[in-house]
Amino acid sequence: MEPKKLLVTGFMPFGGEARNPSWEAVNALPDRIGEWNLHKLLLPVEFGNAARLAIEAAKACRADAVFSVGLAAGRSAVTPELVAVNVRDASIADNAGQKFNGEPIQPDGPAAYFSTLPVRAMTAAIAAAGIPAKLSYSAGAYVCNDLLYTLLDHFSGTEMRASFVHIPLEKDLLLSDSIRALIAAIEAI
Ligand code: PCA
Repeated sequence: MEPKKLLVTGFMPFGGEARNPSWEAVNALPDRIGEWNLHKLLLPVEFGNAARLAIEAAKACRADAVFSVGLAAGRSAVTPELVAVNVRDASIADNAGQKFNGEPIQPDGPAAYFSTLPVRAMTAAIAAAGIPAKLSYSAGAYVCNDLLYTLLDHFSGTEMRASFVHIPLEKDLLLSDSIRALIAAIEAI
């Protein structure tokens, strides 16, 4: 069977941290997982811009699906995100200095979108690999949610599917386990 193309994104460091394990984990993934050929992309932690660059790359590489990864400090499990909500709301500025206080991402858009990749199967596959996993019902209201909402909004009504997975800080989960979790999740798509 012709391999399918998966755009896999990770993020740059933000919030004054020197590293972001989301890109380190994505960058360490093999180029082929199951039936998927991976195309990797590092994204800036910027409202609007991250999603714009991901959409452009998905089109340019003719991706069949987008699998995005970000850091969720404070979580100790790998958490596939079920939904993205239409709001920008964060106590810290993004890496371009933008700050939002409850503004909608898309003034005319729906309140929320469900991920269009099988997040429940992904969560079960991560757990089956022996790594803490939990389905999450909120991707927050910062740049990760902005990315997932905008991808789902932009590709709504098309064949393109998208999902987002948050991974913990490296002090809470070994990077090697986050990498294994992402492989298990991609195998479950
Ligand atoms: N985590 C942030 C943005 C970039 C990242 O890795 C978030 O959860 O929104």
